[in-house]
Amino acid sequence: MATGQLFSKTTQALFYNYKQLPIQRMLDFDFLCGRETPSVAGIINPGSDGFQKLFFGQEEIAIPVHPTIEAACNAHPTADVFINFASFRSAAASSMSALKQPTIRVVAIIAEGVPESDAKQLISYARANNKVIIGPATVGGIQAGAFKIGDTAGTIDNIIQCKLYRPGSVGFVSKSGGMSNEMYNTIARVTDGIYEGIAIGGDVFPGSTLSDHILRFNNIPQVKMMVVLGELGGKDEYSLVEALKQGKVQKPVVAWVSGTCARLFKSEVQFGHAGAKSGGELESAQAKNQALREAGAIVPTSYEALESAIKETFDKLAEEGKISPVTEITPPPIPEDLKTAIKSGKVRAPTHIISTISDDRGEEPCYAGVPMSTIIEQGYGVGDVISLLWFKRSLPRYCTQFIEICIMLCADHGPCVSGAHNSIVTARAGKDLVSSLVSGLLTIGPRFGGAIDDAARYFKDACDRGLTPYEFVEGMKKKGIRVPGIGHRIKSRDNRDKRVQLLQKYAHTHFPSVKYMEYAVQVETYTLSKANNLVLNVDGAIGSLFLDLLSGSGMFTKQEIDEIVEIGYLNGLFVLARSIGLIGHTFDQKRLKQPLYRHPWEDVLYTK
Ligand code: Q5B
Repeated sequence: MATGQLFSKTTQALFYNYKQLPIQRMLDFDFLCGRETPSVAGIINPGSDGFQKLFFGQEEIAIPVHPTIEAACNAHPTADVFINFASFRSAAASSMSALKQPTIRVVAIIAEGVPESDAKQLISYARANNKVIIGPATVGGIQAGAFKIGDTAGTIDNIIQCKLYRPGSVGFVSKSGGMSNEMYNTIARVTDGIYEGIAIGGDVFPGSTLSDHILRFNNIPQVKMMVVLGELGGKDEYSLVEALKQGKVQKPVVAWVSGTCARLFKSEVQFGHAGAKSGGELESAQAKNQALREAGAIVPTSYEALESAIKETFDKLAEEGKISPVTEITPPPIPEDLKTAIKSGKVRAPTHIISTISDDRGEEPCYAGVPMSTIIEQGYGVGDVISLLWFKRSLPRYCTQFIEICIMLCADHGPCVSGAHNSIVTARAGKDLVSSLVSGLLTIGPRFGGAIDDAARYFKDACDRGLTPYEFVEGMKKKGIRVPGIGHRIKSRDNRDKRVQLLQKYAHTHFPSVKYMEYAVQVETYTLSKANNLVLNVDGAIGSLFLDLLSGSGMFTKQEIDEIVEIGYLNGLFVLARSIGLIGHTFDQKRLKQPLYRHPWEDVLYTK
């Protein structure tokens, strides 16, 4: 393994798999340490690219996202640390790919459960190529005041409490990531703090060993003493024993191997880590502690005594003048995230959207307060759903059935009407479903299908004001307005629109009052005296009958009816219904593999 420093205040990493929280924690640590550049240069999110917005202090920054490890390394040749947050299933392959990149020097593998055979291959490749692996099954590591891997050292509060925002004099290495947090705290209490801390991970085959890091710390001038926290199981601690015996470590080493309690159990016990099991005597915590003690490490009699052993060692170095006092700094405050501040009740923020018709935050979506399970289990229909989402109330069955009849009657009117024609032409131009649908929908307006609202408005106004059909129609003529809901291109007195008749029949049977529809029929009688095709059309029938539904159902106040008519809800019925037909025409053309439509010259009058 390489000797000396692994990281510095300018080290940058590539982060594999987008995990917002650990990346943000790295950036918050950077800000705390006064780094000038973010420690994450790029993110690798397999298959996708772009940018991810994160905070660097108060400033929002965009970190590039790359689809492959190669692309990320090419884009960030100075980023030499690879932080691998892949799952245990893909951690080995992605780590090997990272190790093979010439720019990558250190690979941290966070996943727990990487197959041991894969771990061995990674280790042998890294050793042969002079690269460093931290992990698998690790939280990572930290160089105080310089660089931190992912979630190492936990929250910002903990980092501040452990003074990890500025370097101290202690090199620390442990197997356990969880215990490393505990030890950062202990070390901060009794020394000037951590210079560098590494958790090698609890697997049987760690990418780098306790002694690898101790030997490295030995070469870092700023590290004055080392603390090691081993654990029962495996023989890793013995390589440190050998190094100590061979005099390869000149700085004081305070060590403790945890797991002495294993002897209290009658059978072999597997502790939290894959490697932490009470195997043979040699792998016991007691044997390893004894071997370390004999090799020259300072080994206390219990974990409880570890803190004072560290303190005594540090105080002695300080007395000998081997440790210069650390310059204390006050780290800048990290701005609190809005979400956290709102949760804690410290701030309030205005919302940007108001919604009153549906809510998807609970266990199941609700339409106007009615849970989805009620809608399905109680046999609600499309008309009920429309009444909940458009009118925010459950309307009586005869009303919701009327809505459904409107939808069914207006779903299609053949391929020749403007909407269907447009959808057909668009589909034949090779466009997709949504484009073909909207090109048809865009023809809905005052002449085609979109006259329902205006019909309701004008019929209501005229009827409520008590105008005779003559006064109404002639008044409209004077203003140069065609009566909405009257007239049709193919329907006439002798070729009645069946849809209108069906709607009228339904209303006569079920509605308590058909006042507005009767007024519309009187208007039709007058317009038919002018021309045969000036019939009450489907828009006019729906418009007038909806007025009867609104006023006769007793479910709406006068103001609510005025608002519905004013806002213009009713064209929505035609839009919704006709979408069914337009989608059908689009599929039909595609199914029939129809070529590009070109209108024939003969059908165009070319004139000047
Ligand atoms: N005249 C629908 O007109 C149409 C008059 C009128 C007084 C009127 C026309 C109109 C109002 C809008 C309306 C919905 C453009 C129709 C629908 C869905 C559909 C479609 C489908 C489906 C037809 C001839 C003479 C002129 C005009 C006078 C016409 N309408 N007077 N009030 N409303 N209606 N739209 O046949 O003296 O000669 O100058 O705008 O309700 O879209 O199936 O196709 O399901 O898809 O082209 O059913 O009525 O008649 O324009 O040549 O006018 O009648 O002033 O008088 P036409 P024009 P004059 S349902």
